Amino acid sequence: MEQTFLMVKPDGVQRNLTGEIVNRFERKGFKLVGAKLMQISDELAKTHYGEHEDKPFFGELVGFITSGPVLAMVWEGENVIATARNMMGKTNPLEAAPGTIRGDYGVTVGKNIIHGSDSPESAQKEINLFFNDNEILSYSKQDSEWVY
Ligand code: RTP
Ligand code: MG
Repeated sequence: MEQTFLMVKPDGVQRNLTGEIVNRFERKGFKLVGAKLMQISDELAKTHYGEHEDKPFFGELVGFITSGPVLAMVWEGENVIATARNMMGKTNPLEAAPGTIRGDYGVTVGKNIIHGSDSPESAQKEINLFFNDNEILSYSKQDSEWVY
C-alpha cells in the first residue's frame, strides 16, 4: 500500500495544530503507521530540502525547520501521496483554497504548517531519511477493504 511522509512544521507544533492535522488524515481514512516528535538537525534539514539548496530562501527554510520540534509521520493508503498534497493546499497559503490545511491555517509561504512528499520517489526517500524500518508499523484496524 502506498505510503507518504508528512511533517507538521515548527509553526504547526507551536500553534497547537498537531492534533487538528492528525485528525484530518485520520478522518479522511488514511492510516498512521509511523510518528515521532523530533528536532531536526542542520544536516538532516539540508538533506531533506536539498532540491532547494540554490534557492534564495534555502537558508531561511533550513533555519526555520530546525527551529523547534516537528511531528514526523508516515501515512498509508490508496493514493495517499497526491491526496495528502491536495489536503495540504498550495505551497503559498495565499493561493491555498479554504478547506485545505494551508488555506485554513497558513498566512505566509515560509511558515505553511505542513510538509508532504510530492511524488512516490520523494516519499520513499523522505521515509527512509526520517524513519528506521522498525519505526514503521504494519497493522490492521478493521476487517474492511475500504479502511486503510
Ligand atoms: P514542502 O516541501 O515543505 O512540503 O512544500 P512544497 O512542496 O509545497 O513547496 P516546495 O517548493 O518544496 O518548497 C519548500 C518550502 O520552502 C518554502 N518556500 N519559501 N520564500 C519563498 O518564496 C519560498 N518558497 C518556498 C515553503 O515553506 C515551502 O513549503
Ligand atoms: Mg516540497
